[in-house]
Amino acid sequence: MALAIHFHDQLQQPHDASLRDETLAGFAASPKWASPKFFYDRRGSELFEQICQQPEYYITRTEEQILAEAANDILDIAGPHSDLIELGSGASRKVRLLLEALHPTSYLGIDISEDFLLSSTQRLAADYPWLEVHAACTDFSNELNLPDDFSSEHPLMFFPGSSIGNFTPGEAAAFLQRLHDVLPAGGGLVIGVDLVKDRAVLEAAYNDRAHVTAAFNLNLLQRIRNELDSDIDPSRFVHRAFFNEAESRIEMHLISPDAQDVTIEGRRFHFDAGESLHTENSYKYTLESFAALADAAGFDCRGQWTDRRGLFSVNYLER
Ligand code: AVI
Repeated sequence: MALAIHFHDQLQQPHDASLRDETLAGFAASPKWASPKFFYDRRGSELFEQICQQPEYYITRTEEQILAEAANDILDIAGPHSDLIELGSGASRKVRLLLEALHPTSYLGIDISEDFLLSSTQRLAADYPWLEVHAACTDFSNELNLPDDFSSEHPLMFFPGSSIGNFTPGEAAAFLQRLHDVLPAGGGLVIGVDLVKDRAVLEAAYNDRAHVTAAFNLNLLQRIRNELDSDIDPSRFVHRAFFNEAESRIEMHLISPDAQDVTIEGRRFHFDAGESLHTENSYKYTLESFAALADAAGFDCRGQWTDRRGLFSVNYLER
């Protein structure tokens, strides 16, 4: 039985024009790039869930562990909030730790992947009958509007998984600034941020032995083939991920080992042998560099929690 969730489709939907336009722009650029937000079709979202289970991908389990230990401390500082808003809600498992500690009146999950959003919010509605559950499918990286009938007098936002790291520092600052502008005074943001660490640990996390991250990266090409008019063949590309220490980021690329031409929406693009399509950056911060970024966006960084190995951080920012 489908459970009653409030689905807000009046917000701007992530539609095909942006996949088409951004793909054409990225393939025409030098060096070539593609936007990581298009990883998350149904298959990509499933692969991302599998990445989160890989032994090398410490991010998910470490953040869960920090939240399990610190949820009450975080909420002691944050105080009561009646509305919890999760950005990029995905499978919404980590948010359960906050929901159970905070017991808000309402929850709003926002995600770019509609199928995934609906199934995860329906599971929350089933498991927490006391909670008013809302879902909004939108690309919040450009603009964030909250649905009109979602009461958000005392909102707490939750942005887990270090998704902030997929923005450049400039984009991350602008994004935090937008959240700051949407939140009323006293509103807060719980945000997971991955930390700079040993290169081997970082690179293993993006080159898992089961090749799930490779499949996730290559699925971007399959999506272009499925949704646009294109002959691009994912089997003619290989996954590459490495830590760029000067930029403090993991870079993911798809390399064309051989020279080839691909056609997308009637336009032809040439790859030289060994040429790369840059698909993702995942920036890593220090506790200090992230607090400075939050401060520049007008937030007060009221608390930072890490695991014992200092792999990951959960930060509480107040408006
Ligand atoms: C969603 N985001 C924080 C992930 C990351 O680690 O940057 C996406 C990802 N890319 C490869 N593996 C996971």
